[in-house]
Amino acid sequence: MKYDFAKIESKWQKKWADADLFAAKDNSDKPKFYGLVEFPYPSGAGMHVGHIKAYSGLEVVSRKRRMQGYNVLFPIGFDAFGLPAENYAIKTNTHPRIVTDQNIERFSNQMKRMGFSFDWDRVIDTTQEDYYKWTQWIFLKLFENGLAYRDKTLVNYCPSCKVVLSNEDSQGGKCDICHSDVIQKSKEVWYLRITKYADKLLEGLNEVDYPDNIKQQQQHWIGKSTGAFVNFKLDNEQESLRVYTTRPDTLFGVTFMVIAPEHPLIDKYADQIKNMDEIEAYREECAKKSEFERIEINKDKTGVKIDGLMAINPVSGKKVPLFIADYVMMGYGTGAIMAVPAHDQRDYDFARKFGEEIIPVIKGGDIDKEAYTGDGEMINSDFLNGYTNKKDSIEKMIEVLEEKGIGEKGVQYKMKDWAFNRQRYWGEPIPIVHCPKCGMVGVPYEELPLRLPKVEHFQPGEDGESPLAKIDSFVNCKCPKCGGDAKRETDTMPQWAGSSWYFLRYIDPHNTEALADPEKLKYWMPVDWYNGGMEHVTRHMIYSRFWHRFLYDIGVVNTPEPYAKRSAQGLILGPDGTKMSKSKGNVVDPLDVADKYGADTLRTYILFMGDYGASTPWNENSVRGCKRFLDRVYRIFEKVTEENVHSLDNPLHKAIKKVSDDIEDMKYNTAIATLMALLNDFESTPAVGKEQYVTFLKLLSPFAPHITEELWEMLGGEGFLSVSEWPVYDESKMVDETVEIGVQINGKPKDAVELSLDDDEETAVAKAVALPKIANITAGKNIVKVIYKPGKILNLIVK
Ligand code: ANZ
Ligand code: ZN
Repeated sequence: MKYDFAKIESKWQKKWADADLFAAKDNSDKPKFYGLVEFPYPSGAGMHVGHIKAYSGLEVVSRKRRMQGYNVLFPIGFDAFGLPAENYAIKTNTHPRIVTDQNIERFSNQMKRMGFSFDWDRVIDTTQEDYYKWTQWIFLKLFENGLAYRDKTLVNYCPSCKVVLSNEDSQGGKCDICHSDVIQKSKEVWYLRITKYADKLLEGLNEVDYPDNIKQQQQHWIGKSTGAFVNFKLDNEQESLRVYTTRPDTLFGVTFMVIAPEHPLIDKYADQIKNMDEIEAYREECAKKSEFERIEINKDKTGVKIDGLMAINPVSGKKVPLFIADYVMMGYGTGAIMAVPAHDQRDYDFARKFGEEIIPVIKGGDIDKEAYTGDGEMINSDFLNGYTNKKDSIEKMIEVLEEKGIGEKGVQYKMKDWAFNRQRYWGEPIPIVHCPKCGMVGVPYEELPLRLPKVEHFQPGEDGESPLAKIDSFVNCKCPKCGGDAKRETDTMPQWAGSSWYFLRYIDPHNTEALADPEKLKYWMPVDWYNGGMEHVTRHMIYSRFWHRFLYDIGVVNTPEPYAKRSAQGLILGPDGTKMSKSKGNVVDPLDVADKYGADTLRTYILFMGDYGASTPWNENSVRGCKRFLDRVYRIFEKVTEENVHSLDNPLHKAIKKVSDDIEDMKYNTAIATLMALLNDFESTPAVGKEQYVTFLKLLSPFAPHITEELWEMLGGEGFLSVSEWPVYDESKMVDETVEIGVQINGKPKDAVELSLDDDEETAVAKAVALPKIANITAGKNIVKVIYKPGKILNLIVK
């Protein structure tokens, strides 16, 4: 009897498809389970083994849930707008539509080849008009609610991709698409006011089940800080310089101030600043640096003293000098700081280098060596002297500032508004018209979708202009409000637009009246379990939580948070333990593995190879081990009898519990190991009861669904094993049966020991020699022979 995986796998994939077995029902009395995996970008390279791992986790949970009687929604789709397809189109002069369709087709076939139980009736593609119509609809809602706006500020710009990037897309100063260094450029672009949702995004974390590290990463990214704004009057001027500080308690320790090189104060007072040349030269140098370089804590401090402007400390009346320096960012707080070198290390380093005064206002530390950032008694601080608690001093200072009208309590966030645009072709057109009379006007809802026009050339302009700007028939239009001549917005939306709400569309993918039927949304949302990569925690996860929360606020969805639970898989590394990459030639093609060993083996191996959350290297030997495991599962069929085998009940029921629990905890590797051990038990008995074998097949079926369906059919099972009932363990069968047996030394009865029926010889001896009596007799002697008959006798021959 040979396990012909190729035949078995294509047979069952066809049967499942013909029966539409994994289609979610919208009308069902069953409890619902919505399992979501991050939908792929359909790249030209096809599926990667990493995709298989990413989907396999919830594939197993979804299959288990169906067997537990849930109505399961486990959908898949394609996040298909974006630069790679467009760059490929430019290179080969093929329309991105054609390239995208080819890639989607290839991906779909590959996923079907793995036997994933996706609901193929609900596939979505973010580049289809009936999908992006609703992406545009949401954008218009954001615009109407004042959450989409245009602004000219410094933006992150990738000179190689020729696009503006959001902060999330340029983490570490590198372009997320091509990894080139990002530069800062002044440009007017679209923003989404995500900062307005900062508190809601933080609060929402309290009601979801995310791992702690994911919550922390999001909290850190949002970066809420509380402190105060303080106004320092400029000496001999009417105007004040406003700063943001988290330590208003240290105000008496301010010995100078620093503004960002881009701060508008410079240009305003250019006439009276005496060293403008020096300042201009410094500003030019700073413009070349990435923000990432600038905020490096340990970097050598640089800056220029502003000659001709001073400020006045509002509580002490002391005059302090002003500097420009690149360690102060224009995009955070007010772009200006009060420097307290005694208690802030960056200010300390700067003061040392530029010879500025250092006045301690908190007792403690060694001010000759470094800034003191700890707690202590306040000194040199007038009305704060004697305070010992930081919180009290901050409160008191804010009270004084507010009383005198020179400052107030304030909150700041590290997260910035979302730069929401790309100057490229293959994205959703932003549905806005620029009218010389009416300003920015939304395209009327009934005109959506605003379609991407056909273009000849996809290349972006050298000036960073979208290729759409060159199509007059697209650009020139009438204003929807006044009917006058107007021009369309030509930027498109960024990569992350379509994925910010796709989980809602799966619920009702063909709806033409709404993004989804409210009743269906109510039934399916929130997503019960979402699995994906750690790289999306501070990007897609934040963006989509923001959009969803907004849709909740305007009454479109009925839960504030989209994902009740989130988990993340680890990477699959090459056999050499490094990240798989084409250049290193260590990429494993899942299709090759499936052809050679079968999809069931591949699926089992990927979940068996290690901890699901860890990064694990590929090991071909272990793949073969999994194949042998399935070969043996298949062969056991020949040993099946009608009668259950009593001795197998105990390990079987223990396995039901272990596998059931392990799947919930994503401990797939130990679940599979348990099934492997159970198979050993099956092999060590002369026969296996049919019911016992079926239970085993059910437990294995989420991992290896094809072989288990086949064996079930061979056993005469009806319908599909994939939708049969999940086994339930019987606690009473899990109790280890023990018996008391006599222990003999050299054939003479000496004592008795309590042993479990499945204790092996080694365990039996260990338990026996642990008895005090036996320990005494055997002390200093060697056990030369053991005679052990389980349940009957244990005889130790000692010398
Ligand atoms: C005086 C001071 C004294 C400060 C002290 C710190 C310690 P977080 O917690 O990250 O919000 N700061 C404010 N705006 C800045 C900018 N645009 N670029 C660089 N640094 C800026 O940090 C807020 C603190 O970072 C502020 O509090 C300010 O320095 C600095 F013992 O003010 B502090
Ligand atoms: Zn108009």
